[in-house]
Amino acid sequence: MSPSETTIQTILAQFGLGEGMTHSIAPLGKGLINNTWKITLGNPSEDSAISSSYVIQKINQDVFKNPRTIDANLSLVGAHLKKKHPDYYLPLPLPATNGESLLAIPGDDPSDSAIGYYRLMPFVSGAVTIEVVATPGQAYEAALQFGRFTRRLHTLDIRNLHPTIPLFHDLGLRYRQFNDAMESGNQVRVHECAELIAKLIDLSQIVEEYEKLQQDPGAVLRATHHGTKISNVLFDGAGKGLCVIDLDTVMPGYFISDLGDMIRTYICPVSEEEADTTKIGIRPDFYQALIQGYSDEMGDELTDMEKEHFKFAGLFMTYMQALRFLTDYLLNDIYYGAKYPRHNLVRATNQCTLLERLSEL
Ligand code: GN1
Repeated sequence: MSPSETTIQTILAQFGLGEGMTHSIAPLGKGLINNTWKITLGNPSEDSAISSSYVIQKINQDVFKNPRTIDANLSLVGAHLKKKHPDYYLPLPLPATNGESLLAIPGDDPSDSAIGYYRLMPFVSGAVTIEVVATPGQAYEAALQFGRFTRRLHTLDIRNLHPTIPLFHDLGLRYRQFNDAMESGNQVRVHECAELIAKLIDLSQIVEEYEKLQQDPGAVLRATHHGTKISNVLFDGAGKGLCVIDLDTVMPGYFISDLGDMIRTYICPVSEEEADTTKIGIRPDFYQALIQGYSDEMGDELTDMEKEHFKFAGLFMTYMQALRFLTDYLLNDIYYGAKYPRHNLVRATNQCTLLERLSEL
């Protein structure tokens, strides 16, 4: 649901925008967590079609319990880039006239009196987003962008970055949550999913391998994005990567999160939403392309041990996503929501099938 007219006016006013202007607002992107809109402002007195567009985003506070940590991280990242890499572009939240880039706005509807956290970001005009990677070139470009992002931040002291979702990609935690959901979740669903549950339990050596990797001095914590699906890269009209977006989960992490999410989402010809598992397969040339793109930026940064874990990165992220979707199904879809009955079960089955295909890579 779009923000109310009062909320929109309150946001615009804090940026000195909107007075005497018309606006139109439309949902943007297919993210599962935050609500995002494109807002276009126009001047009714101008004959010509002069308009300017921005992105408004409302932070999902069920997921990001402390939105100020996101804001603090992005301010730090922005300041660091400005100093060290002024030519590197990231569409960060804009500062309002009082200098704040996170707006706390009380709900204006009696049924929604809680504070909502909003940001206004530049809308990159002419940029294109894609949902499913169509060519190895796109996989290369996107991986280059995510590699470049971490690379540009390699001199940032990551101890100053907050975990915006504590233990977000801790596979041990995700496995425990899956086990808890089997105990305390919807028992009809637990029964229904017995076969899938057994398959995922059978693959739990991936958790052990992750825990071993975590203990290894060769595994380095860096500023990583943690959501490297293709829709989080902007491309220009000629198919060149422009920049990465959706920066709320930027925090210290391992490279397997970023590389793994790319393997999970770029090398299959269909997305995690596909219900027909016969369409799930792997495209080795897309895998090679993304490894190349990431290595072109991160090759010198990665340790030997990390370079030996490229394939593991894909297994790790795909396994975690299968667990997360299935856990959510067992808990009645409280996190991801469901657009149709068994939606999260379809997604979990999709990811489990992809995991089986990836093991053959
Ligand atoms: C969520 O919001 P979105 O769609 O970019 C999720 C990711 C999952 C992804 C699966 C904060 O990302 O971790 O991989 O859905 N983000 C959060 O599509 O949980």
